Amino acid sequence: MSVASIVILGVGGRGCAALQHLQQHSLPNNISSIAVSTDKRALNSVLCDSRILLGEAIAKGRSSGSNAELAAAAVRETEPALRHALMGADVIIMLTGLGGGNGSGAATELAKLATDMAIPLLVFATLPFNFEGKRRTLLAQKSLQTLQQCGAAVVALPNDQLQRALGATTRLEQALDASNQFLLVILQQLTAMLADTGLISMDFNDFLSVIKQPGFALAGAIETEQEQDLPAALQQLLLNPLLQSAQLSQAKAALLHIVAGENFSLQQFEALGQQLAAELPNVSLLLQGLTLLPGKATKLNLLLLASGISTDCSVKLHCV
Ligand SMILES: Nc1nc2c(ncn2[C@@H]2O[C@H](COP(=O)(O)OP(=O)(O)OP(=O)(O)O)[C@@H](O)[C@H]2O)c(=O)[nH]1
Ligand SMILES: [Mg+2]
Repeated sequence: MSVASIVILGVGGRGCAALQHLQQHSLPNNISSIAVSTDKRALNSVLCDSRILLGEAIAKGRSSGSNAELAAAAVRETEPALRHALMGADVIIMLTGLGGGNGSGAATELAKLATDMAIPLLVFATLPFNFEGKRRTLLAQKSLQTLQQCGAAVVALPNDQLQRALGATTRLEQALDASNQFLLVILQQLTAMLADTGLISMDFNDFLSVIKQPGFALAGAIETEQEQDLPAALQQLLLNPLLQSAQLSQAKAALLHIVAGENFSLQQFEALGQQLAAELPNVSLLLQGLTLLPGKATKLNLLLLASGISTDCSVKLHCV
């Protein structure tokens, strides 16, 4: 069986910042990271496998200046290079900040390109802070709709939830770090799961059948100690405010992947599945995978991806 080719695509300032954070930690070999932006300076500062400058002729190597139309046109100008870079990818995981020019205009145009190339797309998109104003929020809302129309599974990460998760007095820099860290843990566990054969394995097609459900998706992951009470660990994962952007109970498909020490029992495996199933009354596909670590490992990783959630965009943005 050939190894799936996974492209992580960082789009615009936020996407590139998230990619940079990921690249500072190790990811499996089958992941290729590509940064794209109209902004040459921002692009050159990102650590990644390749960079594609969007629309050099029309954007002149500068940011789009919050102009989504310009950023979308920049993608169209650069389409041959983008097609070449994405050719052969089995999935694209896009990281972006909706509300920005690149983050909205380029991201949605790239989603259309992925659809045209028949490459499944999973998007992790931040939604603007309230203090950034109505214009950005409306742009983000419109982009969410376009991404969904393209058939992408979209994990929306409202930036204002950072305040709820960390407390009102948290410094902005700390909040942005926390957001990068949240994404890092998910992507590390997701890519490790896809690279791993596991005991009860979750293969690439299982993952695809979850993300091919269009609509909103939810993702969460935790790393903890094996001694911890497992139901409490799953509950802790589910209660993370950064995961509260859509109704988990509406999910039509979900996967739970567990990494545990070799003492992990069948009963524990089953109990976690039942606990999750109770949260998902509308699910028609629930997949559960397990990787056992050799020796007396004290680590427990839980990764949850749920999809097919059709929340109204305005409802979604009210929680920012
Ligand atoms: N969580 C988080 N959100 C960010 C970060 N940087 C930007 N954002 C969010 O992403 C949105 C888009 O910002 P950028 O990605 O910088 O904008 P851009 O897409 O490069 O857009 P232009 O520069 O106008 O072309 C912002 O409105 C913020 O809500 C970051 O480091 N962390
Ligand atoms: Mg920018």
